Amino acid sequence: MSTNVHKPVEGLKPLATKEVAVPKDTVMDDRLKRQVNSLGMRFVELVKDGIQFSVWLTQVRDYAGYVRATGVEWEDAPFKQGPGHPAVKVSWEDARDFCKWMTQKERREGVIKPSHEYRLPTDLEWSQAVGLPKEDGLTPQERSGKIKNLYPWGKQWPPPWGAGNYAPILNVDDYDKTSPVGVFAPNAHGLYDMGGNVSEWCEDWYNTDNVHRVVRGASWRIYNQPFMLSSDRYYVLPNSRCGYIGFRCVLAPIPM
Ligand SMILES: [Ca+2]
Ligand SMILES: [Ca+2]
Repeated sequence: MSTNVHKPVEGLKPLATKEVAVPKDTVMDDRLKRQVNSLGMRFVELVKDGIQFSVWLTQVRDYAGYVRATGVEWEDAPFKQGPGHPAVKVSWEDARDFCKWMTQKERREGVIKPSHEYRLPTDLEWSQAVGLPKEDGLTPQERSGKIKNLYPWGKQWPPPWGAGNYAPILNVDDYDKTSPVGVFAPNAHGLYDMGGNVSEWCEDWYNTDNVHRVVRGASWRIYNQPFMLSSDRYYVLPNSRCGYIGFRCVLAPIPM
């Protein structure tokens, strides 16, 4: 367990004394000090550079609030989801816009400092969050799949029961499609669903063509060993929306 887990979040102001509503179908971990934003998202600091990762994927309830507030369009998922499931049918562009909206909202409300913003994690930040050692390669494509035999749950293959929400054929969980965030064990940083449930948009282009964005982590439909490596990446057009890609926010200082 990283000792950084207990550090207070730099960008977020201390919580008011009133209780913050906690999603009912998520599992709380009281070892983690609560650092909660205005939507109830919880954040932990990974490293000393002040970047805070949301411990959960952005949930249906979070994204629905954004849709209500802004009137942006949001297609229904192609399967049944609860409010605590990860939001799907969100493109990279949608995810970026959500982060901008949350930044503006919380600056206005005085929840975050003007020096901070919400955004998607970079490819290398996501690597650090999933517990990868230093990777070689200048682009996500060059780094993809290079570190073998390391998965979000450890080094075991096939994955043990409870490793995460992956395809039913692997027989490691009880969910056909998405699952509520936070029902599987968190990783050493206190982050949930890094490997399974839905794949996650990251900030970077996949390569220097600047056409596709990089996506990290496997999802509820994946069972193939190479696609489950922590170092695996894939690439998707930034405007495409599907039922197996969602996103996780980070709160980070804006570079000077
Ligand atoms: Ca599953
Ligand atoms: Ca994931």
